[in-house]
Amino acid sequence: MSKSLPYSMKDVHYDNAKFRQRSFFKVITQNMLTSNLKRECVKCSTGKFLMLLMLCGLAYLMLTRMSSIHPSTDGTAKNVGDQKGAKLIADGSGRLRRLWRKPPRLPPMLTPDEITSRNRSLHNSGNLDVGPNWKARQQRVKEAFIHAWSGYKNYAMGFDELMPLSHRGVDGLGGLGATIIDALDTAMIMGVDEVVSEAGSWIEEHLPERIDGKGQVNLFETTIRIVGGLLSAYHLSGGEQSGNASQNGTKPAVYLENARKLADHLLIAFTSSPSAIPFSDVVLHDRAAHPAPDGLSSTSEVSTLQLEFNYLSSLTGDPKYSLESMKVLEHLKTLPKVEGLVPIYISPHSGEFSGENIRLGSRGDSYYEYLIKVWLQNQGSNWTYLHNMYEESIKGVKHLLVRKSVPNGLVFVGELPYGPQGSVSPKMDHLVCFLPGTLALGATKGITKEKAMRENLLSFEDLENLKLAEDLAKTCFEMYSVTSTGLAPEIVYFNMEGESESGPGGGNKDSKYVNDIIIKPADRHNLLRPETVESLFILFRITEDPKYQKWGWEIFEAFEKYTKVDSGGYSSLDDVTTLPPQRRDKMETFFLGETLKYLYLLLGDTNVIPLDEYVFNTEAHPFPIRRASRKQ
Ligand code: DMJ
Repeated sequence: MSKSLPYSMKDVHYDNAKFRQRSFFKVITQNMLTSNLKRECVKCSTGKFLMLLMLCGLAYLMLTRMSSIHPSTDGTAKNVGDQKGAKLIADGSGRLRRLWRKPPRLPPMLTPDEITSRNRSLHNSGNLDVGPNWKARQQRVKEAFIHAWSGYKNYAMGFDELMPLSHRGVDGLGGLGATIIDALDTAMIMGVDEVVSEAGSWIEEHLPERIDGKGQVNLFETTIRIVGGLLSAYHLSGGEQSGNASQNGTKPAVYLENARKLADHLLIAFTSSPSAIPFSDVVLHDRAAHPAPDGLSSTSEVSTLQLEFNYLSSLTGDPKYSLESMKVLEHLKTLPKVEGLVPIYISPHSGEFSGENIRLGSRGDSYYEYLIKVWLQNQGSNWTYLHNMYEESIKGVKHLLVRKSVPNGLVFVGELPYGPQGSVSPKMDHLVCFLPGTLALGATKGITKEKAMRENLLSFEDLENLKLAEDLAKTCFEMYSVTSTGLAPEIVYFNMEGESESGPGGGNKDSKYVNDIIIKPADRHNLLRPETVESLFILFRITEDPKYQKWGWEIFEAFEKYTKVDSGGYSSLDDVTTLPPQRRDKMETFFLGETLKYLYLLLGDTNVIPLDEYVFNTEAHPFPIRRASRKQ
């Protein structure tokens, strides 16, 4: 266990089923002691009388205490934690209760009229705790998606991204129509048929020619957004079902053919590199690849291609995509690390890491995410080294990077810009907010915490990681609520004991954390990023705690209020700390591909895309976990 874990382990103990049993044992011991005393007392008749008196007194005390344990006036538990706490106490005193079991006290029966009027007042109260209409809220997210698409379709169809204020399109990702492909599976999940049909037709008509004719694209961005989006569209449109029959519109095979064609172009980044580390850029029409201007690749970029290439190999039956991409992870396994943590740059020429900068934000983030996800995707394989690398890296995160803010103790993940010999920087990118979700997924492997505990599947470390996930999710949520707009900036700094950061806060004076979180002028923008709502979605699925839905809804409302553009689309912001916020004239593709998809899933039926059957790539495109390849 890491020495410097900055938060109390008491909460982890509280959640552990083993500790619950121990308190039950204590109760039994206490009962046995009471029985001994009883035997001594009955030896004399005065003793018998006293004994009777004592028993009556005890029974009275127990009954009055038990009724104070169940204070719920409306008959409902406020949350899972409360229910568990009540059960814990009730179990411990069960023996005494059996002395005199009264029928449970039920609330008085209401007439049908009273029931109707009570329900009406509950729903009109606006209080989230009494049952918001999640279906209606989910519908609002769907409407937001349709609004985002309408702006893109009207002003930027065929371009990578929409500029919603100047009503134009821009090709920031090489010109493969990235918004169309990133948005397609979201439209399928939401059941927005018109968008599915428009996107499908565009892909069929234009994408093949663009794949052959366009110029430079980034290997990572093109793989996660375009290859990933096409593969998930193939699956969700029924491509893997026998006969590959399509309903109306674009046939699933079109998505797979395009994914394969594009991947065939991208493979040159791997095969032309002198090491196992691919070059960062590919020139599509030349079928050539080259390194970034500084000669280096980002560590996260080269290690965030494998889910997509593995799935492509399994769909096409051609192993080359998986083989090339997995060479990267096999090579990374052999490199020296700092307690499982890696520098953010790597050289495709030497195959070695470059520099000492370690962080879980930009250029580092999805290295850690894919270690566990590629392992989850291939549980029947012998790639356990990935799980080992993941476990070691998370220990390293806890030991070297996790710290607590002052004065109010938000748990955050800092950076080591000068390696392990330098000091921790209290800087945290919004990008790091993917980590709570990944930690939770790594702990339970996608099933609910309740089920995992019932089946005794969680190690002490899993519970510790789940606790850290919940703490970090809170921090990520507070990065939103600390600002005037309710939207997080791109980067925050935390005040740490003895090292206070200078700079302004987020502008929301009502937030408890105004003194914990510093936002520097250059970091105040918001690009409609998904990481926090992604983690809220995963944590809700795993813990079943409704607070994650409430937080997600608050974030959605802030997006609606400050980023929605009347003429269509949503805009990034220049500054989340001032009102009204200055807009930035760009709608990133991941707003449709990730942010709105995760919000929609967070507010809806938990059986849709279950986390033990699907793994989401880093751009929120779900791929099925192959049952056949799983050990169990
Ligand atoms: C997305 O393209 C992916 O989630 C990636 O892993 C990180 N950055 C963006 C979203 O913020």
